[in-house]
Amino acid sequence: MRRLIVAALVLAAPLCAGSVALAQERTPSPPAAEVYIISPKNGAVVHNPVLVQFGLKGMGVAPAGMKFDNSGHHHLLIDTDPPADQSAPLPATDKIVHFGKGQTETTLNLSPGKHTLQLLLADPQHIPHSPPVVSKKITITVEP
Ligand SMILES: [Cu+2]
Repeated sequence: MRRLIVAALVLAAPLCAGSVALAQERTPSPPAAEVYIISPKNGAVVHNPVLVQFGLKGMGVAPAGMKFDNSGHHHLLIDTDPPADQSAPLPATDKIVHFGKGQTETTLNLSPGKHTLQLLLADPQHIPHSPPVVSKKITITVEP
């Protein structure tokens, strides 16, 4: 009987610790925070290289790893949605591009055709804020 109780405690402890840690790790965002794509405009027809400029209101840009209140760094989502689980650091892929030096623009070379772009701000640990600071998703057409 004693052994069973110990086993149950050992199993339960990491679950509790995990959920508490996750709740604490989400950095709060101020209510007026807004991230948006300055250019290109939604529906634009563009040619490579495509200059993408990031806008941010109500918060500041800080490099990854630097902890300041009400700040974060940009992530550009290319042809993808924000991850369903935003309690973990955003992965770095060819569709989720981190701007950990605090950059506020980039140039892309995209294949001809329609593409979607969306910005998602995240904290020094690359974890989206709570509530998430995410832009509208725009669609552009790249001409060859
Ligand atoms: Cu990041």
